[in-house]
Amino acid sequence: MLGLGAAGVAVGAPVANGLGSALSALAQGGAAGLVPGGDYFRLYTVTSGFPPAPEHYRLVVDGLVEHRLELSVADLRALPSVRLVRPFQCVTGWRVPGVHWTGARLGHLLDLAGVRSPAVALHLRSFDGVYTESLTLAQARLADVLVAYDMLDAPLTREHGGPVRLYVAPMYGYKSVKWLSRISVVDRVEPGYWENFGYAVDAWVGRSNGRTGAPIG
Ligand SMILES: Nc1nc2c(c(=O)[nH]1)N[C@H]1C(S)=C(S)[C@@H](COP(=O)(O)O)O[C@H]1N2
Ligand SMILES: [Mo]
Repeated sequence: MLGLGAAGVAVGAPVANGLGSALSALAQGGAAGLVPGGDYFRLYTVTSGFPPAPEHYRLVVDGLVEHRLELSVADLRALPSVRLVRPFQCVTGWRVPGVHWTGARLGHLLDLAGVRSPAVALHLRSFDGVYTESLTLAQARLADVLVAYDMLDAPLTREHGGPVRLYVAPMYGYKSVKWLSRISVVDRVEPGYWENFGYAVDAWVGRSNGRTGAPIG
């Protein structure tokens, strides 16, 4: 069974160069993304590649809601936007400081949809068809949990989960679902993809070691 550290890894954009591309990382020898402690993103996917955006992308908000939402990227951009500059930290140890994120607050989407009883959590899906995640409603409503469409001050790239991904600032990177397609309001916490392999459901950076139960991978 593969642990998180053995997930698909590719060389990401070096943040020290701002919008520096994977090209410059490759120019440094191709393994720049694997330097221990280096400020590089590792580009993760649990499928065989990075799924292309559907031609008519829509983010669906459904489940225990008053109004089902289907939002295009333009719809999301028209909502009040929040810009954060925060670190991104994977539970496997790599960390990228000072990443610029822009998006709508997840809590704002929930307000628009209108959450109904007996809702307690969200089940989040990716259009890669495999990756899932969970958040309690209280976690989802935190001010630094975004449905992000810009990263590093440019539209999210396909590799980083474009056109839309989640950014859960206070939690480890595995909560930040890439290629976000659907947010379902549900009546119980359903553990997400990595959580089914033993990673913590409440993935607070610094307050969780990222894992529950026996070591995996
Ligand atoms: N759909 C999807 N989302 C995902 C993942 C993934 O494999 N698939 N990996 C997660 C993990 S473990 C991390 S650390 C971050 C990595 O984000 P990045 O690929 O933009 O660096 O995405 C998270 N979201
Ligand atoms: Mo991660």
